[in-house]
Amino acid sequence: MLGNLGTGLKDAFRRIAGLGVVDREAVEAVVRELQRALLQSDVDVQLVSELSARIREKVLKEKPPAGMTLKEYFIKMLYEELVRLLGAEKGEIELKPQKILVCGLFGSGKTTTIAKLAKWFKVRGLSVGLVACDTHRAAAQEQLRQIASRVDVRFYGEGKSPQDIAKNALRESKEDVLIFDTAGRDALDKELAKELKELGALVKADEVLLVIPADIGQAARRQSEEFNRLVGITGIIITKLDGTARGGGALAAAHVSGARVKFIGVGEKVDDFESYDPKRFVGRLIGYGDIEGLLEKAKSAGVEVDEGKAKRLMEGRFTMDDFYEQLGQMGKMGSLSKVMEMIPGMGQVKIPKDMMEVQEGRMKKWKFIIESMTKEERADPDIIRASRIARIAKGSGTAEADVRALLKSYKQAQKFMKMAKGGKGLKRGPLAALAKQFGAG
Ligand SMILES: Nc1nc2c(ncn2[C@@H]2O[C@H](COP(=O)(O)OP(=O)(O)OP(=O)(O)O)[C@@H](O)[C@H]2O)c(=O)[nH]1
Ligand SMILES: [Mg+2]
Repeated sequence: MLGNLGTGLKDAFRRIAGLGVVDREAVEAVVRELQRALLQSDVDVQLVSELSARIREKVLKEKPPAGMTLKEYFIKMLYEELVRLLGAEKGEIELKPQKILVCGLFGSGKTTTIAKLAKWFKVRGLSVGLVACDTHRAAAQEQLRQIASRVDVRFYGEGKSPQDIAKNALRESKEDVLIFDTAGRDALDKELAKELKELGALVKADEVLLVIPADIGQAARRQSEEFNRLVGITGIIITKLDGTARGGGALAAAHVSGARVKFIGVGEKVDDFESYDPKRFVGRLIGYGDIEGLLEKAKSAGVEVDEGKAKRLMEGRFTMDDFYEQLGQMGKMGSLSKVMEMIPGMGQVKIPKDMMEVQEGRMKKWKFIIESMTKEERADPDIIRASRIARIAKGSGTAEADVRALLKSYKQAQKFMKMAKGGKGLKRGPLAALAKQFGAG
């Protein structure tokens, strides 16, 4: 869903996760990444620029809350800003007997959405009736009748005018929830506005839901404001989020219009429908199972490196102690596969399970080996030659081949650090260097 937006946002989060130092330059790089992703998704330029300003302000000028590193704060803050951009609050609809008027322009997805809505209420235990008030388009009533039979709910279509049909349905219906389908138009003209307003008053609608297709992007704002002014809406349903790159723009625009997005349509089938929760939505977009979990882990493991150390590492002065520390941190954070899942972007990297297990086993061995080294050996592993290798293997209860393998990996990591010197983003993190060691970089 929203393909590019998700990828762009994941990249931004991955960039943060890979930062050794959170400085102005690093923040700018993230902001640029973010802007590109949001603008491509047709989010209003003004909104993007406001968001960028808030990020710079918060990350560079504010102190992170106690117990939180700057990097964690950056991740948390960006996540919260995205949630705010895309709607802030969950759009609730009450599970109670009610009357719902569904409106929108031609082809926005009203009738399809009504089927989805009917099923949504039905599986939650409420009986549903559908009322065919679209007398404008010839086949509209027949379409709704078929939908009603498909989701197995009652259909009402007796009468000539939309008003008559609505009155008849109100008189006859014993269902808990009545959903009224209405005619679309090319634009919200006087005629449509009048018809919708009258219908809304006649049926005493509890909800007037405006259906907006995601592919109109930021134009959703004007449409929502217009309908609200002329008809009075209680919420929005954004459809076709599955088939467009502009969905982010539509969701953000709906939010600034002041209306709340209550549901989203993510496909043509009856089940391609969900109630809208910006938090969950953003979480899914950026590929985190859950952000709280990530922050907790990152905190307890203290992944962030201090500035002096980052500098030393950047200069390629990467000792065996650093290597050991990285191993230790991975151990603290849980299994390697878990850690990989939690690094934004890495979750997508598929590492075969058995390979993971082998690597985790090897990691434990390496810890024993490093623990058997002297202080001098750790500071300058180059002095470790054959006789020392034999001693270390014996001391750690491993084979000489294991010790050699560790030394080789260490050298590779060191080389990688030197290569990454002056590099940016993910390349900077020692954790990333280690990840590379395990073939995931
Ligand atoms: N991919 C996708 N297609 C959708 C979605 N919702 C609706 N559609 C499609 O959009 C087209 C129009 O849907 P309708 O429900 O007939 O739209 P409408 O607003 O009732 O149209 P009119 O009654 O003519 O104004 C159909 O082909 C639907 O299958 C969605 O969430 N995803
Ligand atoms: Mg229709």
